[in-house]
Amino acid sequence: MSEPMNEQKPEHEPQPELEHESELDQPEADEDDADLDEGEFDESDDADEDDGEDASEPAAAYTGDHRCGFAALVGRPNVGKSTLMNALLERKLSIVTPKPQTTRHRIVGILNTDAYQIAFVDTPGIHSGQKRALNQAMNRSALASLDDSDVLVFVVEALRFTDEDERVLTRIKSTGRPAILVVNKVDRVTPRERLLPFMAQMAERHPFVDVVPLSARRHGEAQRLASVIAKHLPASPPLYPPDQITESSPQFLATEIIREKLTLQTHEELPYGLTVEIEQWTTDEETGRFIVGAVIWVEREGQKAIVIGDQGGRLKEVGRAARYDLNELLGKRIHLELWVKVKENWADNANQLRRFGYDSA
Ligand SMILES: Nc1nc2c(ncn2[C@@H]2O[C@H](COP(=O)(O)OP(=O)(O)OP(=O)(O)O)[C@@H](O)[C@H]2O)c(=O)[nH]1
Ligand SMILES: [Mg+2]
Repeated sequence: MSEPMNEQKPEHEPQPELEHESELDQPEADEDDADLDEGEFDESDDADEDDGEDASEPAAAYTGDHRCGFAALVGRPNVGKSTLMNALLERKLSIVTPKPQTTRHRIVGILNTDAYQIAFVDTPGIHSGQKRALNQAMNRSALASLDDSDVLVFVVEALRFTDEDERVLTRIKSTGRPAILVVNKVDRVTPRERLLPFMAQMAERHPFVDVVPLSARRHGEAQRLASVIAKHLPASPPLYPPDQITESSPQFLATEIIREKLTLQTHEELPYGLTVEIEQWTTDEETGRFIVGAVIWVEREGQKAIVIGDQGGRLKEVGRAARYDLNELLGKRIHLELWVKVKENWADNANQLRRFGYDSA
C-alpha cells in the first residue's frame, strides 16, 4: 500500500518495539469486519414481484415500529461532537483531543436497541478561513454528511454562539432537514439557570425539533439524547447487522488512534501537518504476534525531529499510548512499529490527500 515516495528520500526511523506491560484486560473489541452493504436490507418482503418496470408501484410499506436512520453530528470544531458520539455508543470510536479540527473524516458509529438502530455520523468540524486542501476536504466531507442524513444534530457549546456556528446553522437550514440542537458542555455552567436565556435565543434562531442541553462527558446524559434522536428517524427495519458497530476498517481506526496520541503530544501547527498511514498489518508466523507498522507523515524535515523527540522519547510515548488502545481495539496484543517520514506540504496537495485516504479531496 505504500509505494516509495518520489520526492525526498524518506528515511526510516525504525522504532524499536516499545515493550510495555499494558496488558490486555479488555478483550471486548470486536473484530468487526467492517464490510457494509448499505441498502442490502430488505425494504419490503415482496421480492418475488416482477422487478423492473413498476416504479409507480410503491414497495410494500414497512409497518413495524422499529426506527432506523442516519443522524449526523455537525458543528464547528471542538464543540464535542466526537466526545458525544463516543458517549452515545458507550465506546470509543472517534478520537478526541482538546485541539480544534481533530476529526478529519466522516465516521459512522452504529447504536442498536430493540426499538431503534441509529447510525451516528461524526463529522469534521466545519470551519472557515483556512485555504489548505486538507481543510477543504474536511469541510466537504462534513457538508456532504448534512445531505445524507435523516436528522441533523447541531452541536454547540453552552453559552457560546460564534460566527462559525452561525455559518453551520445556515447550512443546516438549507438542507431543510429536521435538526436537533445539542447544547453541550453544560457542566461548565453554574448555576444552571444561566443557560435559560441562551436556550431561548437559540430557539429563536431556528425551529429545532428538539433542544437538549447536556454534557457529553457525563455518563448517562447522551443516552437520553439517543431516544430523542430515534423519534425523528423513519420507521424502518435495521440497515446494519446487529453486531456491526462502524463502517470504518480496523486499519483506519488504528491510524486514528496513532494520530490522536500524536496530536496530544505535539503543539501549535504540528498536529495539523501530521497524517498516519498503515504499512504493515500482519501476524508474524514465528512469534504469533500481530504486527502493526505505521508511517507518520510530516510536512517538513524539522517536524520530524520534533515528533521523534529527545532520544526518541516523544515517539516512544506516542507508541506506548497508541499500543494500549490498539490492543483494546483489536482484542489482542500487538507489536507496533512507527516510522516518521517527510512528505513536503502533503496537506496542500489534493493527490497526496487522496492517497492518504481523505475522501473528498
Ligand atoms: N467540559 C466539557 N468538555 C467537553 C465536553 N464534551 C467535549 N469536551 C471536550 O472538548 C474538547 C473537544 O472535544 P471533541 O469531541 O474532540 O470535539 P469535536 O467537536 O469532535 O472537535 P473536532 O473534531 O475538532 O471538530 C475535548 O477536550 C473534550 O474533552 C463536555 O461536555 N464538557
Ligand atoms: Mg471530532
